[in-house]
Amino acid sequence: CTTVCCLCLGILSLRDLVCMLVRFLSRRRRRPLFLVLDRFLEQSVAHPDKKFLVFGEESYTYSYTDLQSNKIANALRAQSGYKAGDTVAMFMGNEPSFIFTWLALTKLGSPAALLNHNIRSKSLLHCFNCCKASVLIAASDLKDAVKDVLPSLLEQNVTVLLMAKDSDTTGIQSFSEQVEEATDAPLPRSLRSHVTFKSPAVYIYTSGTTGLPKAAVVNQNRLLTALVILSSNGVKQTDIIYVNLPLYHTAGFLVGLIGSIETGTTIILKRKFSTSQFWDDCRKYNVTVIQYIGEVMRYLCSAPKRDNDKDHKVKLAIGNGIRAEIWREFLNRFGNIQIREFYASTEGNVGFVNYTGKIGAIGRVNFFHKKLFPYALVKYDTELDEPVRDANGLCIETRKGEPGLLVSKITDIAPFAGYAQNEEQTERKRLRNVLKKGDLYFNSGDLMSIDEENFIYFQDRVGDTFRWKGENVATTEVSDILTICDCIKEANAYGVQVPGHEGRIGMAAVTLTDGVQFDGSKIYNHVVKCLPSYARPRFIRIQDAVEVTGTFKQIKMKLVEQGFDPGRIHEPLYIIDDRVKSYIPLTAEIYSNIQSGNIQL
Ligand SMILES: *[C@@H]1O[C@H](CO)[C@@H](O)[C@H](O)[C@H]1NC(C)=O
Ligand SMILES: *[C@@H]1O[C@H](CO)[C@@H](O)[C@H](O)[C@H]1NC(C)=O
Ligand SMILES: CC(=O)N[C@H]1CO[C@H](CO)[C@@H](O)[C@@H]1O
Repeated sequence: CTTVCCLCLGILSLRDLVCMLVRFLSRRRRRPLFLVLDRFLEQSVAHPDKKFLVFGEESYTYSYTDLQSNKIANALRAQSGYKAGDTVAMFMGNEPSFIFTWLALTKLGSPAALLNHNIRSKSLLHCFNCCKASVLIAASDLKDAVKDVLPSLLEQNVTVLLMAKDSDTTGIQSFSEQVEEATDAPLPRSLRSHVTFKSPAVYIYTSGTTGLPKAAVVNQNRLLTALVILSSNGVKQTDIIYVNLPLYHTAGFLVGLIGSIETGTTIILKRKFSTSQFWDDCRKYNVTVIQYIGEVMRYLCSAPKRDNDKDHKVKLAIGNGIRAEIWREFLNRFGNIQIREFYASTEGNVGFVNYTGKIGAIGRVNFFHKKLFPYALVKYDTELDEPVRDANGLCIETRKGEPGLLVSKITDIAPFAGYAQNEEQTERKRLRNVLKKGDLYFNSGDLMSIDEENFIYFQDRVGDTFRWKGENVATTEVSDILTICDCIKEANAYGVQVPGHEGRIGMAAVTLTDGVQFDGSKIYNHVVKCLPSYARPRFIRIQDAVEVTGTFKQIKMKLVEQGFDPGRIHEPLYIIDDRVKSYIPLTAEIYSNIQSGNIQL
């Protein structure tokens, strides 16, 4: 493999790509089918006594994990309301049982719907119903949330199992005892003989900017491709990875868990991300690899500096969504850590992995990769929220340096499995007549740009951009720049409407660093230095806490609606004032002058 590729272009990433492909294709040819579960079983035979999971003071070896998942699978098989292959919904936080249960389901050939454990009532029922599960397995601490929706579940004859020693509620069975009493004998392979590469493996819920969450189908093939994410980035069996992102989501599940199954790495599992415990945990467990999403890096960089910031063994950070400014700040502060920014969405069919340590870039255009997974950046109209079309009704590719919507061709090797029970949303992600009449692409919903040297940069989620004075403003970029100010802990930027003006003007809701005062002139100087005038937030609203979703996505809709009216908002509001070079309190008088047009923005 090495020789072949060194002959090619002499690009390392290309060699890696080919190695990955050769491995992937040879696995794909194996019969019986080689699934992610088989990789786990190989690992547990190779090093049964190695720690697979560490959770607080508890630790579990590969072999324990294997046997415990057998017990769960055997206990489940004994349930009358369940047969192997049925879809099962899991409602659990990050804890070892999550992983044991998921492995049990794969042994039974059952797809697992990974419910977000923060959702409740209507939303919970909606997500449960999306995937037609016949069983719900819930963590004991989520009992009340299950009780809430129990009548509807029972009406549908759903078997409800609680991972607890006892249950005082009719209709909810305590499952722990059954698991303890079950045999740990391996499950016959015939139970999963119906599984093909196209079978759903897990359902992962993605929340858009509007509407209820959608269940993205992750099939067995996709799961198999996810195996290489960590190994292709140099993660080895001796590494220790810190998984603190939710396992019900792509980053935690596909990258952290599935990636570690390939490498045979030890996982330090954390119930949830904590800024204050992050580095102490890394030191305590000798963590060498961390995972991130953009927000995590932002939180880490805005935490108070400590003397031992560089005292740890972390050498690699892998994730997506980090901004160039935060990337630099992170390296300065926490030392020489390789950052591997990659791009892939839960349901999407193209990904950029590894490549270069170029600050800000998520990858680089690679001829070979582009041939295999054709993609393009096309002009996007952020006002109309759709791609720009030419006279022939086709999309227009952007020039170098110009942001465009990433679209990727739907093919046999880059399929789009769609959303469960939701043809309408599935269709919305399909884009037709893109470069040729009759072609079919996946609409990633992400704006990217490619520079002269072919480096690819993530710009924004489509919904995260607003227009002001004819310019696109990327809200995440504004937020990132604000949080570099000492006095600002978190920031959420968005655009608000002003009478008599086109588009939306910049505003930010921020929280202040504990014990630090709002310093209008410092923020002013920083913002003027870092942002073009159209992108500067005109208004700042101070909040006690920034509202976020389970994966730290900020909630903007409500803030946008509330605007900047001091009569309606009872939190401190400031307005930028270029004359005094500061942010000053926004009074009712200033507000009415803006409304009447006496003050032009
Ligand atoms: C639930 O089970 C009962 C008894 O087996 C059956 O009569 C009923 O139709 C089932 N309901 C649903 C929604 O499947
Ligand atoms: C971390 O590494 C140090 C030094 O190699 C070792 O003494 C310590 O036991 C390790 N800690 C854990 C939790 O493995
Ligand atoms: C692990 C690995 O193969 N990393 C490679 C990623 O890409 C860069 C640049 O192309 C290489 O230098 C790394 O070796």
